[in-house]
Amino acid sequence: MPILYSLYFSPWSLKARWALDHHGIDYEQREYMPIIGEPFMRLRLRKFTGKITVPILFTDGEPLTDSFAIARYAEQHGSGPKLFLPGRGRDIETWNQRSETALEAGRLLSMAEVLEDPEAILETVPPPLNRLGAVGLTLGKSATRTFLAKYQINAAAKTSAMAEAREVFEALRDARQQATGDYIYDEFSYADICMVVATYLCAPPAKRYFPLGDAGRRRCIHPQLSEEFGDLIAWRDTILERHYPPKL
Ligand SMILES: N[C@@H](CCC(=O)N[C@@H](CS)C(=O)NCC(=O)O)C(=O)O
Repeated sequence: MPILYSLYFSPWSLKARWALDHHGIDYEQREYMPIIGEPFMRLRLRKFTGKITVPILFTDGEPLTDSFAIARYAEQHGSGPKLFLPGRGRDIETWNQRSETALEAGRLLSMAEVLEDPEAILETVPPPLNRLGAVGLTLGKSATRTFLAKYQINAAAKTSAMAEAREVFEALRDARQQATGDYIYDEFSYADICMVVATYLCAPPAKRYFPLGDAGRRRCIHPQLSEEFGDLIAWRDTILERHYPPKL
């Protein structure tokens, strides 16, 4: 059975799980532990340089190390309605790219000043370490610094991240205005999944869709974006209500 390493609170992991579940793929889910789990993952992937990120799906073939590759695998090996609509492959790839841009911008906006927020840092420390008081916080800060360096996150880049997120959401608004129904294309597709999830780190949905702790969640709320793109947030909530979790 395929094994999926993912992070329960990560939108990238959610994209992969949504596609796998939509297609009824049976897989074993394992929670990845950032930083601490990295050496094991490097060994398992035989990848000794470059970034390690999840989701990662181990199958009988080559490991799949990107949510988009996992979604394609689900399409090929699973059942249920297609998510990659015929003739829309290239367009869906573009939506996935936009989703990556918005998620990376959202990660930067929500994490840029996280070192000043001990409560949010402690939420990232796994038990039992998070019960060690000052020691837990020091470990959390050190892991957070490594994470910030890995993704080059700093407060100076906030303005450009905000502009990048806006550009993506404007493209989605244009597509919504041209659409005749509730979806980006005629039917529900991976483009919708990408763009629903793209909003998570800029304007998080209800907790049942995004199980982040209260402090982490607070850091993802950017009122400028949720006010400016309220129409898209409402659209996102409609699609979630209808399609998540997927009804098999
Ligand atoms: N393009 C990749 C991006 C995945 C990604 O950025 N994952 C982050 C989510 S925060 C991750 O694994 N973080 C844990 C770490 O860097 O240790 C995909 O779509 O799978």
